[in-house]
Amino acid sequence: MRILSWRLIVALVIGVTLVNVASSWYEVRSRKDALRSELERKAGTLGQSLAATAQLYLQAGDRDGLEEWIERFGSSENLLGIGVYGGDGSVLAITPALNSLMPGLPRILTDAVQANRPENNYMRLRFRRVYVLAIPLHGPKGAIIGGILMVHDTAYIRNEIFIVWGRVFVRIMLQVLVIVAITILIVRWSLTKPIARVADWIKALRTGQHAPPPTPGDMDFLLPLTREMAPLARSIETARGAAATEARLRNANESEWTAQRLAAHVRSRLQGSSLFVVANREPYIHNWRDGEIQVSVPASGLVAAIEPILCACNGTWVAHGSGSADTQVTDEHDRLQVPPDEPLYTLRRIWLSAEEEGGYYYGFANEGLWPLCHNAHTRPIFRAKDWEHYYNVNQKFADALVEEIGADEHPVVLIQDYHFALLPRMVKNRLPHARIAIFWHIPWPNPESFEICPWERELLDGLLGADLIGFHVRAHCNNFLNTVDHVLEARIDWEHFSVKRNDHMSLVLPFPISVECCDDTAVRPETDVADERRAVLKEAGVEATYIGVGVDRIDYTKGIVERFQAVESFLERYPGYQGKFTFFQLGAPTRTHIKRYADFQAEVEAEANRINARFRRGRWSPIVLLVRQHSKPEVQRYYRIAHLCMVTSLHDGMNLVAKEFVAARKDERGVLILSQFTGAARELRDAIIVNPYDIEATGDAIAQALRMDVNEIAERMRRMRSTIREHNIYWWASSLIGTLCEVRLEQMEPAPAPANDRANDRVTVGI
Ligand code: ADQ
Repeated sequence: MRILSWRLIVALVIGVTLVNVASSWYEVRSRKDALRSELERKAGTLGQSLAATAQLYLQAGDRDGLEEWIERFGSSENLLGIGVYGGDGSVLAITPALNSLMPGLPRILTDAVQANRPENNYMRLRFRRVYVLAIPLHGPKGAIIGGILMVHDTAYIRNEIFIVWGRVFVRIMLQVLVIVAITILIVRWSLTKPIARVADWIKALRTGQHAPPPTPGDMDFLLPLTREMAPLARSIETARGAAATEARLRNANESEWTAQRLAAHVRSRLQGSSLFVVANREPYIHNWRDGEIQVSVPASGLVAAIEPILCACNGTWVAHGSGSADTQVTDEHDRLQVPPDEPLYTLRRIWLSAEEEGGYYYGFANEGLWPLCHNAHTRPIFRAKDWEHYYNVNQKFADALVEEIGADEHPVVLIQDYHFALLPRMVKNRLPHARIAIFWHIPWPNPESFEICPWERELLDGLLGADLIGFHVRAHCNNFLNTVDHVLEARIDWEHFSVKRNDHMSLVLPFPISVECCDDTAVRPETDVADERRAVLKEAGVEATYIGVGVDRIDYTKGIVERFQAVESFLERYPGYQGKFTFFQLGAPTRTHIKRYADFQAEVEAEANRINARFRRGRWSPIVLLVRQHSKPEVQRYYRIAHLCMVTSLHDGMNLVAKEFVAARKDERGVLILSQFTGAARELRDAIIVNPYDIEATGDAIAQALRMDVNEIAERMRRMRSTIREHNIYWWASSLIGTLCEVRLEQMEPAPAPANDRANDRVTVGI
């Protein structure tokens, strides 16, 4: 950096000096010319008047008078001397100074007399710079009778020029000083310090210490470099984390699942086959923000689990392109390579019109299937128009999927959720050699409930196109098998949990989904947690000693109103906690296009306001309701500071919030209050299990949690963490894909049209 600084400084100094000298040279030249012109003009005027006087003396023949007069004028300012010469070249009168400088007849005078006009010249006389002017003298009739010579000293012009050059020099010196100072400061601020900070960061990465990445300002001019460095840094951190986990696992002789292990495992299971994932939600969303395209990753456990596999086997993810700038970044086949930093797999986007989205997503999936599958006392709404969209969108995804699979001989297809119940059959009919699994993320109801759906046969038939159908828990598998038994002609094998229908077998098995767990490094000291808690309370403008937290989409299945009522009941029956316990509810607005959801959000807000109005005093409030989508780090912050977390779903396939809370508590503190109607309640037996409909009992659970002995809290949390660590999201993905890869494919003939048991009497669209 020092060499660069010097180079910069020297180059700038030379440049500045050259420019200054060039422009000053002209300035000096013109000053010199002006001084000379002035001298010539003054000398000319003086010469003419002296010549006239000398002529008078000569005509009068008064040599003594001439000599006396010459003596008088010969010592004026800058005038070195005067000489008057006769027509024969004899000296008639001369000042002594001139006589010693120019003895004899000067050549310039002879030239002036011969040419009969004044002559002038600048010359050196005995190391003096002088200006000489010679003028011919005339008699009364105009005949030349001699000449007069005047010599001016020009040293003052030279002095003046030196002064000008001196000023130029000072100016150049000042500019050079300013330039050097500015260069040094710029180099320090914009180069040396940012580079030092980036170097410190790289060093910290190399040595495995945690260091925050440099600020965007530091990165600014190093942008091309940092564009490459940022992913490299992430890769190093991930690789280091993976290596540490592997070492820990080897040491503990455990077999915890990691993203790397999952990727390696699935790659070996796929044996060169390609993996195709279909989900409504895409893993990367491009949106216009402030005139720029920005990419975001939805906070989703599914992306975390599936992405390493797709990266490892160069797979394809097919999803609805819902971002405002999604179309701008895809190619002519609606594809793009992701992750954006290090493209490793293909994202194929499907475009849906607002009408299609309304019918398929909001209508059939979320107003129909969602309440149908959840026992939450909201009546499902089934409209023929929505069904038509649901069918057509499934068909659209099937077309895209078949196009993506192309001539692949061993495709493995993993379909996500209730948005695509028809897709397995649609794909299986066209590609019998494809291995297809569908994972149903929500509960499956009992046969009587499911029968409400006018298209229950079509849905079941669609699902049975899959080779593997996954639910979170065994009870949902049983409900599904019972429903098939009830509705369709099929052979159920209860021993192996399979359905055989039209020579095709589908396995129906539980795969409890989970979260990434558990990074046990660097547990934060309790004082940090207490500080963080104070900060959260201050931000909310609330004073409290104990904090409870709930994190949900504002969905009527999540039991949020019942949870608030349990807080109310707790405060009523344990008044000692009034003024001390505050419950923070993080509520993400969801599906607000649907009236039931908009109404429910208003109901949740009204209930929080009612309870707050009843109990609020001073700076304490029982409930803080934060209605917005929070970032993942924000949610984690609430998990870490809470004394208890409440999950009171009326019905829930699994519920990841319960598992996220446990995964976040490295400090083995915090109590989980968990609804018995969640899938998670089957695994997390060390939570306080509650029936959310029993408001008083749930209120008692809050008191039990706050009074629980710290050792018991730690013991319960340790056991729950161990469960989740063993059965984390990578374990889930490996079990699901591993099982799918092992399924024996029955050789089926491609069906001419989708199988449909009641195609003749019930179908409303062209299937
Ligand atoms: P969901 O019904 O969405 O999932 P859940 O499993 O609880 O329910 O997952 C919600 C996710 O959203 C969690 O990761 C949570 O952190 C996040 N979240 C909720 N509120 C938030 C907020 N205000 N801000 C930010 N993030 C928020 C469906 C099924 C579940 C099943 C999952 C996975 O209904 O039963 O567990 O799929 O299969």
